Amino acid sequence: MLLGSGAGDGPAVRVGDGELDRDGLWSAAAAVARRIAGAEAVAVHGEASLRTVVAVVGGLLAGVPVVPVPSDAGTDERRHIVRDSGAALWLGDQREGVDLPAVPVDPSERSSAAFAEPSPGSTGLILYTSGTTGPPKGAVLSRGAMAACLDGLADAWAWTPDDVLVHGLPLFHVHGLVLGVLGALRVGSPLVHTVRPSPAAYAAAAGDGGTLFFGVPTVWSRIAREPAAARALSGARLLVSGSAALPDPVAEDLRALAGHSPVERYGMTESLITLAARADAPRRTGWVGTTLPGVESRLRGEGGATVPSDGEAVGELQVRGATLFDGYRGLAEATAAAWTEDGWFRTGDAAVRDGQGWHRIVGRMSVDLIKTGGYRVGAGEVEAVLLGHPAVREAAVVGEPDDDLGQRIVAYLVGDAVDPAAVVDHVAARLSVHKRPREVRVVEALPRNAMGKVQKKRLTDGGH
Ligand code: MLC
Ligand code: AMP
Repeated sequence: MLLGSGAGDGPAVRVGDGELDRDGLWSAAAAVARRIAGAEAVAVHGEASLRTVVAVVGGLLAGVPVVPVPSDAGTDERRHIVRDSGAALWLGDQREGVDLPAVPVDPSERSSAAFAEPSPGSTGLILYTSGTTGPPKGAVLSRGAMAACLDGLADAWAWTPDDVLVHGLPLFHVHGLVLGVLGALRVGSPLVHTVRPSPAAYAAAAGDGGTLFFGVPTVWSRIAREPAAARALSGARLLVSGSAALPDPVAEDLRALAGHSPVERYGMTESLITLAARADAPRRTGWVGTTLPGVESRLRGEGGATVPSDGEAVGELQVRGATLFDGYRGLAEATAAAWTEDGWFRTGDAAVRDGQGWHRIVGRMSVDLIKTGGYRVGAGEVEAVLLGHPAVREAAVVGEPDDDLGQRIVAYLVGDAVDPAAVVDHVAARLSVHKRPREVRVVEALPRNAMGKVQKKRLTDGGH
């Protein structure tokens, strides 16, 4: 069973002030499952709330694919996800851009309806994620892939029902939802979701018995900058960082203040988590560990050349195995392009591997995929929306280094009387708040090569 059994009166999930024990969660979710059984898919408003957890578990109980929609999505992005996913119902309050029947979700409702466990090959979630161009694509994730990933992580981190998991990550991505909610339910450890991943909330949860803490590097860096919060984590069993590169100084500050630094793990929406450092291994900041059981990795250079595992040579990381997705929904060509001819998934990340099978991620192959605060954002989708603003004639979006966010979205624009604040709001309202440029630079012209292609490297290198 993907989520384990529903029996038990110990606390299962707390989100902010709302709490359900296992019996309560299962029977509230069963009430949802009863209403949606047989639907092709359901879209769920992915706000950080107990309702979202009940809705997702309801979909999984019913065997109906769940499509979590970013809670900060603008109208265009929400409409795209809802339409593209084939969702027949909307779980949550009605929102602009959604023209589906809404199904109520009430954590206090109870139903004893029982459902047969769907097959491991059936779809559990469809998660939307950005490519370098175009609108987000729906990554189809089977229940079996999620189970394999979660069992591998439970083993790597010695994660047991005795743990209390704490995090405040969004409930519409792999990190916060698959690891952070389904993982806790599968392992049987209570989850405390802090709604926002603030240093104060993590410190308070540590005081309340939290043992296992998840965060993106931005969260760890904010905690490291608040010594009292960092010190409060000294009693935690394990801190885990992922979704983006953890900077060395952040790990060092945490080690000094909390007495330990996070283990790192690596993954993608498409592959779930494929690499993890084990809880009992010495910490190696910047190294994201070894393959999970059932996963294989390899490095390939230009033209598919083999790259040695010498801890130094860089190649594209390719993976295959039990945790991989089933493809992008409705996009056969994009799906085929994501795999090599001999069946390995191209991550698009540049990595090194050492003789012990440890991996270090050294960057991305494309400048057009930006990681900001742990969110993956395609430069192309932001540029397309910017070009829809009447004042903008040309646009180039890049990720620039940022101490807090890892990368900060910067938009270079050519146009007439561009009002930066209006342009930022234009993106936030259509795509999502986390995809908005943090900075707008109005320029006379974009640097282009002889073919007319924008040379983004010249922008990020300061050559504008
Ligand atoms: C600002 N706001 C605006 C706005 N500008 N709203 C509308 N229009 C504008 N122009 C508001 C926002 O709505 C929000 O309001 C507030 O400003 C802050 O927004 P923010 O700047 O985005 O928040 P911030 O504090 O910077 O968030 C940092 C963060 C967040 C770390 C909490 O980036 C985060 O949660 N990251 C996690 C991403 C993640 O989970 N990635 C995993 C992907 S899976 P209000 O009212 O809401 O406060 C994956 C696989 C793997 O990668 O390996 O794990
Ligand atoms: P997403 O699809 O949002 O899950 O983003 C996946 C991308 O996040 C990967 O392709 C990597 O670029 C990045 N990523 C995830 N985990 C790590 C990590 N531990 N270190 C560096 N980059 C990471």
